[in-house]
Amino acid sequence: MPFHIVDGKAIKTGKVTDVYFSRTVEVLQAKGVHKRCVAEVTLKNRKADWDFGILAGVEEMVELLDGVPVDVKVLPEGSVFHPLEPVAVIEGVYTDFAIYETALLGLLCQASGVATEAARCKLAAGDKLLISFGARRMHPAIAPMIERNAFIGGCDGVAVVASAELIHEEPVGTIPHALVLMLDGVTEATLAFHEVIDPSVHRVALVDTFCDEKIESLRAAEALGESLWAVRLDTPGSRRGNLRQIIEEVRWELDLRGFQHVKIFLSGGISAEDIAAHADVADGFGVGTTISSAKVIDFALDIVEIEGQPIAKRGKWAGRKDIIRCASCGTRTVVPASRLPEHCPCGGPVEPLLVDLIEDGRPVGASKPPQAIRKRVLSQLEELRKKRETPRAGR
Ligand code: PCP
Repeated sequence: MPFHIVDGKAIKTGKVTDVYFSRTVEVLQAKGVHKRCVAEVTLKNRKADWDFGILAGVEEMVELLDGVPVDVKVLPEGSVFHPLEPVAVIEGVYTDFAIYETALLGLLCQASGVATEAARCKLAAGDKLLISFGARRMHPAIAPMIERNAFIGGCDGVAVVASAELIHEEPVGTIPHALVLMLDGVTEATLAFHEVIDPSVHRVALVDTFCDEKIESLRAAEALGESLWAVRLDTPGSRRGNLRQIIEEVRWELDLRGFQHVKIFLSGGISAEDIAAHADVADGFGVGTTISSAKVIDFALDIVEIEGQPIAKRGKWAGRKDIIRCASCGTRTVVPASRLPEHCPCGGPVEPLLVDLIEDGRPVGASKPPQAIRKRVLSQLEELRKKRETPRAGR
């Protein structure tokens, strides 16, 4: 029995489409209606319950639309975007691209949701390590997509081998409870790992299988000494109590015995809020479901112009738009693309943010390696962090 998935060819040939799109094309073709239009990807619900998102999935969108006779402008992959901003603008004969709406939105909505949640976790983690652990909660066919976007959103590493290959990184992992159970203790498991696994791999002991985290941490530290890189606390909910105090106790006991070099890693149902609450006492976080099953960003694709005339359904603003950013005060504004202002009200010069991605079906501009996209995301997050910490005048 094959897996219940489609291959790239089925996606590219428009088979993954809501049937009403293919029926719409059938009707318009029968009626000889081949109007050119402009359609924009923006948030469906403006009252987003967050103040920023990270746009991702753009590289796969290029793959989808390569060869389709459309022009596409986008915010570059890894861009911070805000509610109301059009993240992508598609122009072409509607019947040429209508059937791709389902796949196009699917590629952007899920990837952006994962990248945005990873960014929220990374904002909370600051310079502490953040590793994506969540592939096992999602369909394996999309594990590489999920972890690529967790990485560009800010994760420092990914756990799945196939995901790491996609982004040209080494996979990152510790040890599962199964190893501790199979070898009947954390000391035996940690020593065996140290004996067998390539020395370049960090030695991380999982210290919550049979007994108290501090006892198992000391056992692992006494067994491996300088070779132990970290201990991982995956404390089950039934034993959690005050996780912060458990971490502080483990830290105290390790330091007391000269194991200051051993880092403390947290995992197990970790959220961005948990990271924020423990980033000062923990050295790293393994995050699974929070990132891998992140809420999708509910983008919608809406027609805003037909044959050059502005038109939109109720609730959407008509006319092709662009996003401009002031080079001096940083203010971003959505403006009609036909009326780009020269300057910001503050007097600073403005620059349009949407860039050409596809011209008449041909991809333009080279795609960037995930590491470069991630670096840009991190610098935008730094700007966001500073903005959040700067009290607004008059408040
Ligand atoms: C896995 C791992 C982390 C979990 C997944 C991260 O747990 O140990 O705790 O995913 P989450 O953020 O969704 O919880 P298990 O599979 O229970 O444990 P094991 O390490 O033994 O595989």
